[in-house]
Amino acid sequence: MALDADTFRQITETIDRFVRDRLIPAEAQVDEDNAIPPDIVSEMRDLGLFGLSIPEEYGGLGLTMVEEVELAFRLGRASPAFRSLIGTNNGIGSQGILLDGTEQQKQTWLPRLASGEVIGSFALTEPDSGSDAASISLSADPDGVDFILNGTKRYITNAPIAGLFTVMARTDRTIEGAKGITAFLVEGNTPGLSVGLPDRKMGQRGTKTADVVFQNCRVPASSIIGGIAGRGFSTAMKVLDRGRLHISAVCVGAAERLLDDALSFAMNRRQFNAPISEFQLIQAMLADSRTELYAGKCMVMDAARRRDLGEAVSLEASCCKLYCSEMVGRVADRAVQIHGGAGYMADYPVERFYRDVRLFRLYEGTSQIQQLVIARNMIRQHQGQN
Ligand code: COS
Repeated sequence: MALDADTFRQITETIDRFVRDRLIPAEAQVDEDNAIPPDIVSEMRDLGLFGLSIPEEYGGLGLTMVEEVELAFRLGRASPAFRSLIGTNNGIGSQGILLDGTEQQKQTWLPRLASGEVIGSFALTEPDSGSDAASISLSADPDGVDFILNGTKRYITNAPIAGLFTVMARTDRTIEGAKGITAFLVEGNTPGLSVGLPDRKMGQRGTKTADVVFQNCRVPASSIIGGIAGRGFSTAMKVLDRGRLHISAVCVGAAERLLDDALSFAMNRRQFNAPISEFQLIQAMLADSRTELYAGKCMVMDAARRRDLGEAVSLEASCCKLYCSEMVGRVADRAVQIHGGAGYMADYPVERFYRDVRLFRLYEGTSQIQQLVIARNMIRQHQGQN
């Protein structure tokens, strides 16, 4: 259920202030230290940011998808590192439990994820299984009432700080593909689970990804999400459908920030005796960016509204992820171009954002995977009509 308009307005105003007064001023420090300052983490907890999407009965704010994307637009204006910290608890690290978990699993984990006491992480990708997610090989072999996990997960967001992993593993090695996959909830301190050194990345400093290695890691059958083996792939796909909409909103927020920075630079920078914003070639870049940004925002709002109405939005979520992640890449490129030489210098945020936003076209499904999901859904819908 949507919040009343006044309450939601208060929340958006609080987030706007937090982004403007706390997050944006701390961006350079986060980049320098490759870490988010602990006082900001605790303010994020106090604001309820770890539980935006978790229902109120489990301690979260219980936002609708429309409300969540409205906040993601705002959070996207600051360095993506801040959003990444809360991203897994609101998205891929909690949604598997929420969508398919047992009541007991929900009660055990959701309140702790919503408060930020526990960081959730989603372990699907492996060294030899990225886009082809149904090909994962991490094994979960039955042993009495337990399962023994062996294998490696790769590029796992928030792994170094996670207290809970949603791990997709193959419980039936005789079945190739999606049907043999099961989703487990594995606590970070389980013997046999270890986390590698943080990855060194192109951008998004302050976010943490790493390998997660399972060596004879024993987990009880009760840790299977929903208690039924063989449903893990479908759980993972549903989680990603939702995550893709959230990421699209973050792309829109980042594009707004980049464009604001580019516009104010263009209005202040003088060449040929005039602010460069008066030159039509600069104006064309500003106008194209604004147009694409507006289109992306409208798409995200429409898909979020439909999801709240209960429609299946797998196709629309992929359209949004494809368009918005590519759009923010183009906006970032133009923002650097408008800044000229300054845009290549680390003194200006556009240099950092240019590298940061590159990831949006890769994770939670590359642009090519979104194209594939969109086309497959189109074909399926057409077959259903005929
Ligand atoms: N919701 C629910 N179930 C879904 C689903 C969805 N959105 N998409 C697929 N499924 C189900 C299918 O219905 C099918 O089940 P049935 O056989 O019972 O019908 C099963 O899952 C397998 O589906 P499909 O045959 O489409 O699987 P593919 O192996 O062809 O893979 C893609 C589909 C490529 C879309 C998938 O592997 C994918 O999304 N890859 C990208 C992974 C990714 O985003 N990784 C990022 C890292 S995680 S941050």
